[in-house]
Amino acid sequence: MQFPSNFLWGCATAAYQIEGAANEDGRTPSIWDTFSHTAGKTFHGETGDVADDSYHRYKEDVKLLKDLGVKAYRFSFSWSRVFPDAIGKPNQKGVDYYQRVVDELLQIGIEPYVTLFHWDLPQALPGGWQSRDTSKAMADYAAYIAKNFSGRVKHFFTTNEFVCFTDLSYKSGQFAPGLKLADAEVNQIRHHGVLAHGLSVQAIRANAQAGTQVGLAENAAVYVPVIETKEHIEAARHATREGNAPFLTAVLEGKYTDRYLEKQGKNAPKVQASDMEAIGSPLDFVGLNVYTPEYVRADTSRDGYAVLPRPASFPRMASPWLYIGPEVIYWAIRNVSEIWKPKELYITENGCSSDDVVTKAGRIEDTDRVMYLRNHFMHLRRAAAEGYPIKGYFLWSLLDNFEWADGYSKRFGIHYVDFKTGKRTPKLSAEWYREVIARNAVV
Ligand code: GBH
Repeated sequence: MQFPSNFLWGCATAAYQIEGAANEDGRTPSIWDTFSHTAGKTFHGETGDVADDSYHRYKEDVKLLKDLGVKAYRFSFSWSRVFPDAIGKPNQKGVDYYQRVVDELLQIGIEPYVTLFHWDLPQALPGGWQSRDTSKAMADYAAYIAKNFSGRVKHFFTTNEFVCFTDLSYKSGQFAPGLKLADAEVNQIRHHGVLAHGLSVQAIRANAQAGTQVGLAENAAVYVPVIETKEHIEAARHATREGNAPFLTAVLEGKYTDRYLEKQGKNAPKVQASDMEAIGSPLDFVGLNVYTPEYVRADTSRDGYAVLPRPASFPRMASPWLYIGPEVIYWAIRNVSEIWKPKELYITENGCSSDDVVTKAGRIEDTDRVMYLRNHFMHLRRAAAEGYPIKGYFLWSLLDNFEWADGYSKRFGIHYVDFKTGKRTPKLSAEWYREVIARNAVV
C-alpha cells in the first residue's frame, strides 16, 4: 500500500473559513461577510467574524501542520485584506500577514500552495461576478500577489470551485450573494468566472519569477462507470466532458463544447474576441477537489450516457450531500488524465464531515472519518500505481472551520476546534494521517 516516493502530502484551508479578524488591520467586507450577516442565510446566523481566529493563531496552526509531518499547505488569501477597495491601493498590513504565514511555513520546510480566490469576493466590486470588470480586477490582484510572493510561493491556484461561486451563488442562491437569476445571466457569470481564472493565469505568468507553477482547484463533477467495462468507462469520459462543459472543459480546451452551446441556445454566454484564448491558457497542473461520485452507464440516448439516481440507502457522511463512494478519487484522476492529459494533477481537497464528539477523556474518536479517508487513499494509490500524474493530496481540512451556509454545524477538520475558546485538539484522524505520511502508505 505504498505511495510513490516524493508524493506530496498536505492539508487545505480557506481564508474566510479560518482567519476571523474580519474587521482588523484594514480588511473590508467580502460578499460572505455581508451574506452571513444577513438574517436567515447561514445556520443560526453564524459568520466568519472570528472563525478559528487563525489570523492571530497562525503560528499554532503551522505547528499543527508540522506535527502531522505534511510537506505542503494549501490556504487562501483574502482579497479584501490585500486590496480593501478590491483594486487600487494594497493594504500593507494585510500583505504582511500573508508574508508572516509564508515565513512561518518556509522556516520549517512546508511548501505554501496559495489559492487566490476561495469565494470571499470583495464587497467593493460593483455587481460582483455579474460584472465582467470583476474578471479583470481579479487578474490585477493576481498580478500583485505574483509580484510580491512568487519565488517564496512557487504554486498558485487561481480560483476554487467555479460552480460554487457562480451557480450556487447566483442561481440557487444558497451561497453569497444569494441571488436567483435566470439562465442567461448565470451563464454569463460562469463565463466571467472562467475568464477571471484565465486572465489571472496570464497575469501570474507575466509577473511571477521564473519557475512559478499555476493551476486551479476545481470540483469537477466526477463520473464513475457503474461497472468497469469499456462501454461504461467511455460513457463516464463523455459525461466528464459534457458535465463540466462550462468550467473545467472550457479551461482545458479553450472552448465551450458544441453540446453546451446548443443546449443553452439563446442563453449561451456572450464571448469577446480573446476570451477563449485566455480561458484556455496552458496550466502547469490541475487541482481537483473530490467529494462525491456520480454513477454513469452507457446508453443509447444522444449523449450516450445516463447519470443514475441514487438509492435512498446510499451512505453519506454528516453533510447530507456527502455521499460516500471512495472510487470517486480514482475516476476523478483517470477521467481527467485520459481526456486532457494534464502535466500534473493534485487532489486539492478531499475529506468529510463527521458528528464528532469529545469523550470524557477529551479525545475525538472519529473512526468514520478514518474509514472514509482510508478507503479514498486506497483508490488514490491505485491511480498513482497505474501511472497517472498525481503528485499530491491536500486533506480538507486541517481544522474544523466556518462551513459556509452550514456555519459551524458541520466539522470537516482533523483537528477539533472548540469555537468558544479556539482550542485545537488533534482527532484520531490526525493521528492516523500522521502515520500515513510517516510511512508513505495507506495504514
Ligand atoms: C468544498 O466544497 C469547499 O472548497 C470548501 O470550502 C468546503 O468547506 C468543503 O468543500 C466542504 O464542503 O448544501 O446540498 O446545496 C465542496 C463542494 C459544493 C459541497 C456545494 C456542498 C452544497 C450542497 N460543495 N455543496 S447543498
